[in-house]
Amino acid sequence: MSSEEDATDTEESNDESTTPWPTFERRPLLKALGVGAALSLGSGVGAGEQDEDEIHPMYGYSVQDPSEIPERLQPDHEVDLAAAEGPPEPGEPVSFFFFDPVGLHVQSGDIVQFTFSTPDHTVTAYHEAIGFQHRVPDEAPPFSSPIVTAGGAWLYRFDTEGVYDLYCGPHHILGMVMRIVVGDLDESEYPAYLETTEEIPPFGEEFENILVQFSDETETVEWVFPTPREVLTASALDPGRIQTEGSVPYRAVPEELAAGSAETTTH
Ligand SMILES: [Cu+2]
Repeated sequence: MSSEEDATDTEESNDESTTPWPTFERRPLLKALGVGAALSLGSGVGAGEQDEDEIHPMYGYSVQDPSEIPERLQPDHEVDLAAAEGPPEPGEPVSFFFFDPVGLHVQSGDIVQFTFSTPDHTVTAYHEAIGFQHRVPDEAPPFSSPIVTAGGAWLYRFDTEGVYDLYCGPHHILGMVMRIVVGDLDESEYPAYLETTEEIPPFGEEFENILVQFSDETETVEWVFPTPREVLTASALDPGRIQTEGSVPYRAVPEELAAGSAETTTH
């Protein structure tokens, strides 16, 4: 059977009617490989089109109006793609845009609705194929939402147990990141990447240096935004705390960072 599979592999699109392939076995493999277009062949939906009944493993499912979400895709959780409504509290970083909650615990197979309360965001996996350190389970494809219109929503189903770090493309540099823990994990099941935080973009120091280096007038710059590394290493996003609390509000992060900088500022 395995040799037959090999032989039919390259002609899959031409002999759909005679295919002996066990679809239910192929799907996890294709998902793992991130082969989005091939997944669509059996259902007759072309690449790039949205299947009305399916949450695509790479592209999810987007709606301009959350009331249009079909009954069978109703979400188990909701995350708001939010913007600050006022200036920060004294000592806190400037959090212009953020995920709220910033930490979320779900079970395998749960659907999360990301609500675009404000415009111009994405929900994107830290995946090496997208250009960053791989901070999602190995089986996870390089998934991302599109930029959904303001007021719309994007759905994603988290099928693999583990820890998922996500960022917003337009606002990554401003520290818009979050963590989703899928399943009940004890510490022995935590992924190794939780320990390699030096690979999370720091942005702050880099841009302070660049702004000074390329300006004749600027001699010192202070980065006022939370960095992705600061947010993802905050104790508010500890996977144990996320599992205990279920949902960690974004407010916990600037409060913690303000308290931390107050402790370390001695001059
Ligand atoms: Cu954003």
